[in-house]
Amino acid sequence: MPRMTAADAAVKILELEGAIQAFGLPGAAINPVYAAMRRHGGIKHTLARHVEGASHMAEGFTRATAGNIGICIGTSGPAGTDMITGLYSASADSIPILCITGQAPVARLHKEDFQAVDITAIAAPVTKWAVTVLEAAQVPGVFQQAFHLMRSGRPGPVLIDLPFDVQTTEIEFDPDTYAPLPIYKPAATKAQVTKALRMLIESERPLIVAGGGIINADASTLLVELAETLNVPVIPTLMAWGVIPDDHPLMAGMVGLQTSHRYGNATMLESDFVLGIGNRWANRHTGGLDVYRRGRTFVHVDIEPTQIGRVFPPDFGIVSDAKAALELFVEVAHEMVAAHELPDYGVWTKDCQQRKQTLQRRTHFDDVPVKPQRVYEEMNRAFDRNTRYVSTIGLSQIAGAQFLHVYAPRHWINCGQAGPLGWTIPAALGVCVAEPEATVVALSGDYDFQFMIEELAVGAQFQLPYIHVLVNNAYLGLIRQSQRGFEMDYHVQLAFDNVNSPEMNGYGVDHVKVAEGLGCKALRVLDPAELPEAFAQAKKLMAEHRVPVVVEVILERVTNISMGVEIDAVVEFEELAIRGEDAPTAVALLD
Ligand SMILES: Cc1ncc(C[n+]2csc(CCOP(=O)(O)OP(=O)(O)O)c2C)c(N)n1
Ligand SMILES: [Mg+2]
Repeated sequence: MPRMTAADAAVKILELEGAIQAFGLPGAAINPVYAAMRRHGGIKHTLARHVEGASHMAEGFTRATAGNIGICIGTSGPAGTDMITGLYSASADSIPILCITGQAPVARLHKEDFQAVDITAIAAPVTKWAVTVLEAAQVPGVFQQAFHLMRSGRPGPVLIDLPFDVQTTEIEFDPDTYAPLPIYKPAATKAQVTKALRMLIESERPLIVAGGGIINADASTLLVELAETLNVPVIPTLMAWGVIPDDHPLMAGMVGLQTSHRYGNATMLESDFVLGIGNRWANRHTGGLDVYRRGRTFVHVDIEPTQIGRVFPPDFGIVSDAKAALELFVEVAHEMVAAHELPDYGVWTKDCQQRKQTLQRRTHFDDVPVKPQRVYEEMNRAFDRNTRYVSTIGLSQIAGAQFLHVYAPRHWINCGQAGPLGWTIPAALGVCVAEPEATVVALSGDYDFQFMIEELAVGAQFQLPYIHVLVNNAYLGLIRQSQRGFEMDYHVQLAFDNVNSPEMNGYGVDHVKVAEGLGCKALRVLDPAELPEAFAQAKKLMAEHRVPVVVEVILERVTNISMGVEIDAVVEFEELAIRGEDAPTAVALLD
């Protein structure tokens, strides 16, 4: 049998499992793995500037393409703790990433060695499995099990912690006979799916709530086929936005307290039946459960048995992978069509479309400083249907979700549950690595942008071109808005007079200078009329220089964005669009 170091065996398994894209940075305790990667030669590696950045890059890489598993690597101690936020974000959104950390030698683990921290204990709640390997001979089995776990059931991240001496110990490992373990994915039965559809056809105003599990299962086409076969409208969750194109007649809008459409919430409130597939009834989607559930029957399909009934007891639950379930749903729906059993939902779907036409928020404002709504209107014009958006949190992300358009799965790459500031730049870089031909457009507020701004240098160094729209209100805008409830505006201001950049007019950080200093290109926009030209220029700069291009838009300082505490009580701050010209890039024409 071939003999090699455990680190060489681990790296070989990455190749055999098809996970050959790593993001990370070396340190003494992980150098044997880096030496093994160098010897192997087939693992691509992007050197991050911050270890947390590496973990979000791995997430972006996984989220961008079906089947991808991004790897993030760091040394012992603080590198592992830095990646905890990425593990949290990945586990919360059911995203598989493999985190590999170095560790002090086995015999020194309990001696409070330099940078020896019990990372598995720290990572346990935010991973499917976190393990410190104490026996070198277990390394192949641990990596094999890690891939099995990441891909089975509800996907999620795994952390493998490798003590220095474990990495360097020689073991027997035969790569030629290595085989990945079978993946476990529960599947619905025909009886279950038939029962669910029988419940649906008894209803008058049914909806499908499509969740991120459908994207994870790569089953968007089946979801659209099901909706079209039944003629039932679809509400994508934020994690599933793009599962059905925004301009599809059966795309009924998003529901929720913040990242939602007026017509989506109105349609949900009118419905009497909801079939949830691969979703988790997130609280910012449902709001209060009394309002969300009132008068409706619920069926919930999820791959993870313990998700059924976690938030509220559905009327019927099915444990299934979304793709396996949708295959059967489509089959049974076609049988029902053939047997003339389906009700005609034509009037209901027309009502939903009517709401989509009439409940559009206004986007067209000419104000200087720019109102954010106008930025999204111009982005809709400037960026085509193939654009992949990346965003995280803040008023920027919320308004982006209200006004942008998404037309395909994995074209809205968003950190749904954890929402860590700073996620956007590294995640966008991970998307660029995964999809080098794609047009990637990231969206950040000024604070999110500043959190991991150093990662822009990674984009410059590794030639990862994308456009970063930075909407600058010199405020922690979302928190400023939520502090209205406390009648305060306390430590949410980011404005100051920048002694080096008087042209910032009190907006503080000069993002253009910082971005340029990090090797990127950057433009600043003050007047909304300049936006089309700025986006055109950004595309040119990106093509010419192959680096990230930042388009900073100086916004009005205070804009309140629609949100509320119940889906029937979302507060609107601007009037409804009345004529087409009020919302000229809305998907449904008003005139
Ligand atoms: C690590 C972390 N700390 C705090 C928060 C809470 N938080 C959410 S949004 C936000 C302000 C965001 O400001 P900015 O990025 O400028 O976006 P804006 O709301 O102004 O558009 C804060 C502090 C968070 N999401 N993540
Ligand atoms: Mg801001």
